[in-house]
Amino acid sequence: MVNPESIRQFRDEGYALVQGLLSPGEAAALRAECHDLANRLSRTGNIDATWGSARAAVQEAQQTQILHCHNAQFYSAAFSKLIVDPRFTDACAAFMGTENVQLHHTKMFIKPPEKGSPFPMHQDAPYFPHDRHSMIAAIFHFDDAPLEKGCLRVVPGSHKLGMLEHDSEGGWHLPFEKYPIEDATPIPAKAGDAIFFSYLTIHGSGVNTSSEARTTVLVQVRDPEDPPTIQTHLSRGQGMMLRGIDPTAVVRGLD
Ligand SMILES: O=C(O)CCC(=O)C(=O)O
Repeated sequence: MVNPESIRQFRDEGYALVQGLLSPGEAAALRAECHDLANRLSRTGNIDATWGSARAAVQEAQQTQILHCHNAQFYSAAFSKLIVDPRFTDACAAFMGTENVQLHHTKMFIKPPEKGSPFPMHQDAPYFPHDRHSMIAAIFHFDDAPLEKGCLRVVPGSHKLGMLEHDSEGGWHLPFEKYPIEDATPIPAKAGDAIFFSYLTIHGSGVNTSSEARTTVLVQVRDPEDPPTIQTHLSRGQGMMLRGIDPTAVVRGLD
């Protein structure tokens, strides 16, 4: 599924689009799971996760929303199955160049039609820095994400810049003037596709102005032998092995 050209692109440009990782039927079923989960959660509280910085950076973001659930695998077994699916974990191993793949966290996002919030350009690394920068993200697309839906955008090659200084107000983001969202390279995707990128790759996305929701799950994984440099962004399920073994395992007692 991951061809040598994708691996070259990941290594040289910091990202790769894997087409058809899931079948259209699987993507449609997972899309329904996401919308069902968002409906269940919305009955209990506000699940909008729009960054303060998004509202500051993008005029249209004043009234926007992005529906969100952290660690979606705790709410539906469909997501638990997804994150251990060998089509996904083998792709992670190929891009990371490791046998072992460990979960950091997952995030479900629904950008609602006509008002789906943007993400200002940023690297993920400042949120949870690791020693060897093995961390990558994969964004599973459960419906088509053309440009007008606020598809992911990246700055190709930016993973080679190391960890950049971010402004932490309203979510970590890079200076808006230096990294406008509209100048980054869009990666339109189809339902069933997954985009893989390094946690050092500068990325973000625009407003969903289309008449359909953009529905995704982002999975962040690392090599278990790459320790965090600070203990931060801990969450339920972190450390679960998705592929291979944890060679650093020690007796921890009941945890
Ligand atoms: O889903 C997107 O468009 C980007 C998400 C993102 O950048 C993040 O969660 O860090």
